[in-house]
Amino acid sequence: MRIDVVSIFPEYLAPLELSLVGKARAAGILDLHVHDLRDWTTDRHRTVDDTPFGGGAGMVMRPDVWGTALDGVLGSIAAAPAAPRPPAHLVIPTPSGAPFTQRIAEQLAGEQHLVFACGRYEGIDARVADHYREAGVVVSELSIGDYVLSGGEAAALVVIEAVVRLLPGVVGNPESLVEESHGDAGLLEYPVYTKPPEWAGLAVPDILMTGHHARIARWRRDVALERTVERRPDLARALDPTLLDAADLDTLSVLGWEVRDGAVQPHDDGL
Ligand code: J9Q
Repeated sequence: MRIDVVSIFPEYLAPLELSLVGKARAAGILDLHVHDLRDWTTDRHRTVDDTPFGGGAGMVMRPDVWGTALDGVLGSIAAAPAAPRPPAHLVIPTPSGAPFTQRIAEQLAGEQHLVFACGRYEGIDARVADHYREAGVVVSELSIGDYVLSGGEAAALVVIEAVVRLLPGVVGNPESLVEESHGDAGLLEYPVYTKPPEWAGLAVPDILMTGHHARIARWRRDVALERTVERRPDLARALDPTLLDAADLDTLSVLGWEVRDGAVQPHDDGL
């Protein structure tokens, strides 16, 4: 896979040299290029932004600079300059985007070329996304969560890590990938423990020291259900009732939840 990132803070992307993404690059699985948007400015001050039409706070990134940059990067594969290029997928991190999910990461991992446009200030002139969609480029405006960042760089790092670890050969043990995608689909993970068996006055739960594999699996499932209803009621409601066994239903009932009208919901929901 090739990934290009365009930013006015290219140094912000330095962590892409490290860890799993860095190893994917070293192994030749990922061809990653980071660009400074200001390299495509033509004025003395290397201007990338201007005041918003219609008024309002802050500055908006200019479409002309972004257009020159993206025209270059979307078609820049030096090895075969004139050959037909794999179509690129343009990713624009923005708080107004669709939620980034593992399903989206899986889709992006199937692409040959991703281009990330990292905006700062109040965003990128909306015509940039419109123009590339009209030109036939797949454009994904994505949000990594409902909080305020200063720009798209941190969000691009998140998306790139989630995508690159799905590329064949990047994560050593593919069992961990299988477990994450199918394991207990839709539940939060159970808590994990290692040595020493007692630390800071806290013991590892006795059940994990017994070697009773079936009982351990049941305990882990119960704790996962408990965490999910407490911390992520949205995920609990989205559980597929056909994937719940009788013990799951007992545990949910103790937690004040049940399956009613084919859906997982609190006992007293809507009352
Ligand atoms: C570019 N807040 O926030 C959440 N996901 C993406 C973003 C974001 C932001 C500001 C600029 C992206």
